[in-house]
Amino acid sequence: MKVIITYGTFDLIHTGHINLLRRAKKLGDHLIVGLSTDQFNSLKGKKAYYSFEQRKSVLEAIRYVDEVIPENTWEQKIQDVQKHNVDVFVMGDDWEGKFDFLQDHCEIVYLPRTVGISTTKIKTDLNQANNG
Ligand code: C2G
Repeated sequence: MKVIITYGTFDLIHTGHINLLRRAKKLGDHLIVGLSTDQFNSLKGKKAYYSFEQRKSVLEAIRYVDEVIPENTWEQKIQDVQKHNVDVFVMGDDWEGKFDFLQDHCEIVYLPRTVGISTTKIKTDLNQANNG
């Protein structure tokens, strides 16, 4: 069984996330998502709209996602890859090169981001719509 892993906040799920998850799943048989906890998000300087539990239940409802584990630190990736026998690590290419330290442990694939959509854009557009 070919195991794939990817990581992220996945807040306000949108087609950019779905495109990433679909392409990641297509690379193997079992897709694990390392979902950023609320504490880790503050380390990333991010504040998710939805809590970890809410974002987790949304992800678990997506057909491409087989398993969700918490992402608490930057450093846990190597142990995650070993613990879950991961074959391929996948991220959007805004992270190109940032995780190449994993190359001794698994294949690394950076996929093109979906252009024109992001959680930040959703929040900005909604704020502008509501504030006239
Ligand atoms: N993504 C994408 N296209 C978009 C938006 C996001 O392909 N338009 C991808 C990102 O490249 C990432 C995944 O969707 O691979 C999740 O995006 P975020 O939730 O923004 O995750 P991020 O904050 O980048 O956290 O340790 C890694 C970090 O946890 C990644």
